[in-house]
Amino acid sequence: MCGIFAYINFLVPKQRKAILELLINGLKRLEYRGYDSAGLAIDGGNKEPDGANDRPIRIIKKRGKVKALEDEIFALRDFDVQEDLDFDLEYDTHCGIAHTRWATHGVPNEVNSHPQRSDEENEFVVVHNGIITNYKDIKKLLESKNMVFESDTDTEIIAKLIKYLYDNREDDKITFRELVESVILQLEGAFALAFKSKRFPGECVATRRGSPLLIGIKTKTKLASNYVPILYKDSRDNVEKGPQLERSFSSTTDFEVVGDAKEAEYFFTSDASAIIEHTNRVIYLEDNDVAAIKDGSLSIHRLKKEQGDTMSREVQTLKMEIQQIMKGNYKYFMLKEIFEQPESVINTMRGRVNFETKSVCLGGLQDHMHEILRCRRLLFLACGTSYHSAIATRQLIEELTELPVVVELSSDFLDRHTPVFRDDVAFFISQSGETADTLNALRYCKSRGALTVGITNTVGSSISRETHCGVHLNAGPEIGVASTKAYTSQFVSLVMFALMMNQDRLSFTARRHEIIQELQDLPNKIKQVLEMDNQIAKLAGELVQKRSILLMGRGFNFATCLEGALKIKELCYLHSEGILAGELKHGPLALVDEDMPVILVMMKDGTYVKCQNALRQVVARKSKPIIICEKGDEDALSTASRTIELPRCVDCLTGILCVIPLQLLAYHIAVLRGFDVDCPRNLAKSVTVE
Ligand code: UD2
Ligand code: GLU
Ligand code: MG
Repeated sequence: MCGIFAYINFLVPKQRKAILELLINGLKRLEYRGYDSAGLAIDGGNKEPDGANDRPIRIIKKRGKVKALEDEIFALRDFDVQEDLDFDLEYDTHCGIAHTRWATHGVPNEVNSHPQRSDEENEFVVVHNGIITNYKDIKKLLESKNMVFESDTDTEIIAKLIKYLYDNREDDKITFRELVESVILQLEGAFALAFKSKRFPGECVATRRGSPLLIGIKTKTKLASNYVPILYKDSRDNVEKGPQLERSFSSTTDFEVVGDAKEAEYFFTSDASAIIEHTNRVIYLEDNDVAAIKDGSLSIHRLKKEQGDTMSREVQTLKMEIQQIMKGNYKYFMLKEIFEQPESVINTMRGRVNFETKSVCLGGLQDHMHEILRCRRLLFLACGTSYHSAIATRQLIEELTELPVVVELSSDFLDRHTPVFRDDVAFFISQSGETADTLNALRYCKSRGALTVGITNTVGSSISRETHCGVHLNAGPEIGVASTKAYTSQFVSLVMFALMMNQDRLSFTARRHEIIQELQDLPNKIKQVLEMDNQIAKLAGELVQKRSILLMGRGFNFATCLEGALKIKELCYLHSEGILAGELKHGPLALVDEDMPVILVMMKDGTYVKCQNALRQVVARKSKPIIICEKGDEDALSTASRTIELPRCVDCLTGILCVIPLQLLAYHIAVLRGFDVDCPRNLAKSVTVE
């Protein structure tokens, strides 16, 4: 989920110092994505490399900022020269790999940082973005072969597994790339990986499945072809099919450099922004591609041919402007994070929802389920957006657990010295895991004997550490101050919790299956909603001059209105209120007239008819509401001139789809009003004071 940067120079002499600077600089370009630690691996030793097999690998890792890693490295120059890091040593050919980590497995510390290694000799080292969901099985297997693990990461099994396969190879001619192919056959989950080994000096192998990875190519001379053919292993005779990919002028090669210069530099990175300053010639790898750099040549392999596979990968020319670099293709982190949601909700469900067996298992709660199932009530404590995620899912949690559910703002809960009992289960929801009020509420409940459960996006955070158990969102780092993808991932986590609590209830089977089916379709539906961005930007244009915006809804979408209004307040510095449509006649209706912008969320669930009533009431007051509704909703379409039509979805998940247009709307209004969306005035990302 965080950053990979690898650099390979072939016949391009570079001093060790320059290589280190390049790697550090690459990591700095990835910094904007957020991370909790960083590390790199280069060739060690102070001898001139003689090309022989044995080049020791040096790993340097540090918790915290890339700057901390940089300081550590350049302090070595002054103290460590005698030992094994002569900074002036020059390499004709070298491979260095580097990583920024956003922990999912094991707290952020040095041992858990990447590169992860196969053994104390650093024979194989690897950097990884993503989550390996079957790492426990592989770990058990490797432990039974006497391999000793040092980190808590899922990643370490990859480094250990490749060494195991190498040590037990049948053929001495096995290549680095073949080893990596064998490794990924065993992996489940999501990954982008880059490998380095002292057994294969100067070589680098990289691969991906579900996490982005691209190759940058820098050569002095032009490439003869813009296509790199894919090589397949023929299953019958084990012979490589397809043309060989030497960068020479042999007429059979498809990928070659014009002229007789053989030198080349290659980059592997998870994000184009890290390489754009070096080259704009890139290849985007596809799932299960294995790319290998050996003797200065690049080849891309796939294990087996599948229908619809293209025969080659195109070398594309990036047209990024330098100022575009930092946020990828997005103008603001917030926008990037809004658009990441199809992916982040998948990551939240990864390894937890089994779509085949239609079951849910949250690893972090498993051992406490008997206790949670026996409790007398569920408390949900949070602030701001996190609070809304609990409101949004309360109805489903009540339905599936049949327990009393109390949702409270942490600060108010504490102010009231609310009674808490030993048979309560209290949830603490916080993106950062450091929110002061929520942390205090946690300590308060814990001291009164309740079982405490965290829902946080940050492994190693205070709330994660101090709760008895919990769920990590695994949504990846969120940088924009206004929370977006963390909200939808909190939402999904709480839905998964409700489903898990309900697992053994036969009478609910159909309901559970329907929800799980919809969870599977969710990423696609989110994508469909995101495609409406232009339409929403236009609406923003209409609203930008207004002084207040009312959002109304009820049932599953009351929280959507609260959250939408909060986004508008936070970003646009504009008054906005989320109103429970059922409360309209008890006051808010007085605000409605022809000048007051109203957004009504009206999805086809149990509250639909009541929402239609609300619609009539505001229309009768000459309001021209914008309606968020299901695609093809006749009533909405005939009543309102502006509708946002969303794909149909099971009632309890519509809140995820409905909030996205509101996130986008707040974003566009703020941009039109000229505000900095990522750093709204007076607000901070993590509120660590009361
Ligand atoms: C966890 C572990 C992973 C591995 C995997 C096995 C981490 C971060 N994750 O992933 O290493 O063992 O299970 O399938 O190491 N927790 C809290 N409070 C919170 C959030 C989490 O106490 O606010 C606890 C939770 O009870 C569990 C651990 O932290 O013991 C990891 O939680 P998770 O949600 O990452 O769990 P899982 O199963 O997805
Ligand atoms: N799952 C890996 C870890 O926790 C990689 C996390 C990342 O993508 O940064 O170490
Ligand atoms: Mg804990």
